[in-house]
Amino acid sequence: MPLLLSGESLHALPATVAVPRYDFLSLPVGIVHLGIGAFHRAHQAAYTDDAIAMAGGPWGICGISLRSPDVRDRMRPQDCLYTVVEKSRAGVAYRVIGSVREVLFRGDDLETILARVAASGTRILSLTVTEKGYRHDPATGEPNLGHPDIAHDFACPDDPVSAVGLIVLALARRRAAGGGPLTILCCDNLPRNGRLVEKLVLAFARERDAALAAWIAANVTFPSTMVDRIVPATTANDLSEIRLALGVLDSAPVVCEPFRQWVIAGRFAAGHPAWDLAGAQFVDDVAPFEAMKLRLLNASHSMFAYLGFLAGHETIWQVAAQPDFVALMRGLMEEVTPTLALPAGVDVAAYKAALVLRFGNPALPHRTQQIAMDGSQKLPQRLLGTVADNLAAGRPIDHAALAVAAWMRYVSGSDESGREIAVADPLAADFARIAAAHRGDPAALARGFLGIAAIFGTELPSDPRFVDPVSAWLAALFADGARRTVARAVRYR
Ligand code: CS2
Repeated sequence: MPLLLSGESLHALPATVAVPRYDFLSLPVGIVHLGIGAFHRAHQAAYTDDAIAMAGGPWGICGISLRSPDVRDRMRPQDCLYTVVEKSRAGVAYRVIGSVREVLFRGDDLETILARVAASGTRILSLTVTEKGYRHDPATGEPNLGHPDIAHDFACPDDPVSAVGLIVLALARRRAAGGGPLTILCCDNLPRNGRLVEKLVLAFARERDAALAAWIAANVTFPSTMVDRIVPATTANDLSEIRLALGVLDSAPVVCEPFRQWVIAGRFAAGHPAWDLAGAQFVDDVAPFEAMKLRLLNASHSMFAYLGFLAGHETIWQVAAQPDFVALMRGLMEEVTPTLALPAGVDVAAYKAALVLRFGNPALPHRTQQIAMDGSQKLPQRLLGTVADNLAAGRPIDHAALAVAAWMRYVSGSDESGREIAVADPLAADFARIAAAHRGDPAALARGFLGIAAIFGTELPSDPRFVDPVSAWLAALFADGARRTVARAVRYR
């Protein structure tokens, strides 16, 4: 058996690996986090690790996995320590994080989870459950009452399966236990994410008990955040490379870019770690920062994912190595820029230039198919807001229309050689039905996809200024393929 990463083996690490300089083993839990995936471990947990190292505080994290015991089973034997590996052209940096103190799994540990949220030492309940984890209607942000998980949780509120159902049950316990005020901190890539979660939690709580809803309104706050760091899924190859570098086995490392950003707005009900010392920005309004990130970074990411995959590229950096694709990304970003209203001091030109370099990071293979997932939940905030704003102002939308058409081409379910694409999306069954009904007729296919109101709402699908270019690009993608369509799009700008 190889030596495992743990409190005891830290001394055996090479001197180049940074390790926590505080007494992590006796750190009390102050944050419960739902969704302890790679992104949380590389982002909020790293900021928290810095904040504790600089300013102390009882801010240990209890991470919760909602769907699988895997992360818990990997982290428990190693004192919940893990390595963040930052990779770029400039080199590799290793750092062990001490802020995560416990990992629980919803399937086995429900009572312990509820007790942790109820405890007065817990002051923040944060979450990264991905866009689809909120079970909301992506076009409107309203709760999706038709979703089977929501229907289940309304019927059986004491045995919730959804994240929001779990939060509401846990808040009921906290209220009963006198745990005091709490902050719920959404860290997913959704616009006005605090308000969204507040609306969902209150709708759910009202269903359960009006007095609970009133307690939440009076005692729980929901700041909004913009989070940013590129964190691809960890691979088996990463695990063996990291083991060689550390000389001990870490079964839960995360690999990411050096860049990170966290912008937070809103009131904390019971304090927060000194995240500002770690570089997080506390601002009055997060909306302009969210729009910048979602519409520039995430929109370009999605566009690269669909078109890049169709053109035969496995990873984003390979797409970013193609001059035509980079020109297309610049074109999309030009289209987006007039829709942004950024506060003085934000250098959007520098932000855009940095994005091209971040995507091109060859040390960080980020699979196009990973980003292509769950497009139904991503398109509205990444692309459709830009389209709506630009149409309203009479500005061009051609690049965004091509990105939407690329998504349609991808979710039609077969690649340019006719091989099946494994489309991962909560609406995948609807896509397959639409694709089968309109095979060979791009205009009808486009209309079919545009008819999904949960994605497109009702206005855009009836506006020919949007429908026509989307259909035309979709026809081009089927006729000429992604590579040639991109080449044409950038030549005739
Ligand atoms: C990506 C994001 O998977 C995706 O859809 O666009 O996860 C992206 O890497 C992060 O938002 C970067 O902060």
